[in-house]
Amino acid sequence: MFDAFRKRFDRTPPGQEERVPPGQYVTEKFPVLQYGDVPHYTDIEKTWSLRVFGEIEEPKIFSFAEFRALPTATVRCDIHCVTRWSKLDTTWEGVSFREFLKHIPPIKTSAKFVMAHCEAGYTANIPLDVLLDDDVLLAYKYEGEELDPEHGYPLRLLVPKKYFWKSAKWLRGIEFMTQDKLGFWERYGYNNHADPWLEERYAD
Ligand SMILES: Nc1nc2c(c(=O)[nH]1)N[C@H]1C(S)=C(S)[C@@H](COP(=O)(O)O)O[C@H]1N2
Ligand SMILES: [Mo]
Repeated sequence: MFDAFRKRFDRTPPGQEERVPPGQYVTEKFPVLQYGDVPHYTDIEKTWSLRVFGEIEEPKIFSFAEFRALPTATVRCDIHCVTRWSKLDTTWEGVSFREFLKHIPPIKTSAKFVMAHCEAGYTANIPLDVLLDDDVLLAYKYEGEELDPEHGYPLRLLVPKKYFWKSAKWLRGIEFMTQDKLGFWERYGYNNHADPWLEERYAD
């Protein structure tokens, strides 16, 4: 069943097979996936903020303008959704998570895990050390353009090394935690580690 599907839709460029994790097919489209509705903002300065809290010396809230004033970085990466599509060579721009840490009060040494909090209660949990990779962004541009509302405007997480559900759209809060807690899909049976190369799709 899946093999037939794969044969029909696989658009893996010749010679690029080793970039595609097991059980994935390549798409040139950019599928839209989320639980619930796409948020639309009218006055972004008044209706959006990013709250940083938890295991940090002092909580901090960024307005849209404050966040956009932070130094930017560009990441080119492949993305892999647990529903089996992968997209090669996507380009994102935003603030690297590592850089972001320089612009918030010091996080406590007890901070080991992060919860991404999004509009409508969506959450995704990620170990702090995973977020310290160079390719992790708080992203607001895709292929040089502002994110589309469906893809997370005005801000999403980008964690290319994990299945794409960890790349939380419509980000509103970053919580530093001492202990791991399960996020939205993780509570519904997805694998907490979510490494596409190890096919960590579902919890055992
Ligand atoms: N806030 C929020 N972020 C989310 C989701 C969601 O339901 N809500 N779905 C995740 C899943 S399962 C995937 S595959 C990607 C899809 O991102 P895209 O719609 O930009 O392709 O967003 C992730 N981020
Ligand atoms: Mo997904």
